[in-house]
Amino acid sequence: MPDTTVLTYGTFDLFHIGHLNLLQRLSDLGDRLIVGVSTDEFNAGKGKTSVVSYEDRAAIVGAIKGVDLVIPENSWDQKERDIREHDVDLFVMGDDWTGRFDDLRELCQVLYLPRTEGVSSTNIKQMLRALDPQHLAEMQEALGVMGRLLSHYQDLS
Ligand code: C2G
Repeated sequence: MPDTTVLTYGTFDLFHIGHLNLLQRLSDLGDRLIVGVSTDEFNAGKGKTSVVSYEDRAAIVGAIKGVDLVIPENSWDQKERDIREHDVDLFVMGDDWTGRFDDLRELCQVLYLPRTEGVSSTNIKQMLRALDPQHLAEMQEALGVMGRLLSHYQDLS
């Protein structure tokens, strides 16, 4: 039986369990797993800024058991070339991309897998932002106001 080569792409910023679950499932689907990691320049073009640099995101993904090769993702239209170049049998993305890459079915199988619910790099970034000093100061001030209000009502009662 010839080897099955699987290909996927992603930013993989603030690597989390959703990313890990996906890569482990992809590794089980084939014999060789290739992962295209979006470069910082490509992400800038998508209006996205990663917390973790491309070099570090690629190193983290490359260290995941089951990942055989990491390639840089520099453009939207490189997928066709990558599929031909690496003789890909199966192209897979999370289902937040459902239908977006059906045109690649001319070249290989295309699959969309259910995402892991409840975790995303965007959510983690929002939580981190809420912890920045300015937000903390605002929260403290709001709590201060609440505290004074409560003691005022206690005095009234
Ligand atoms: N993912 C998942 N579960 C989550 C979060 C992400 O299964 N809770 C999957 C996504 O569906 C995607 C992969 O993990 O298939 C990487 O997700 P992102 O890092 O958010 O990548 P994205 O910005 O979607 O980049 O050309 C395609 C792009 O590179 C995709």
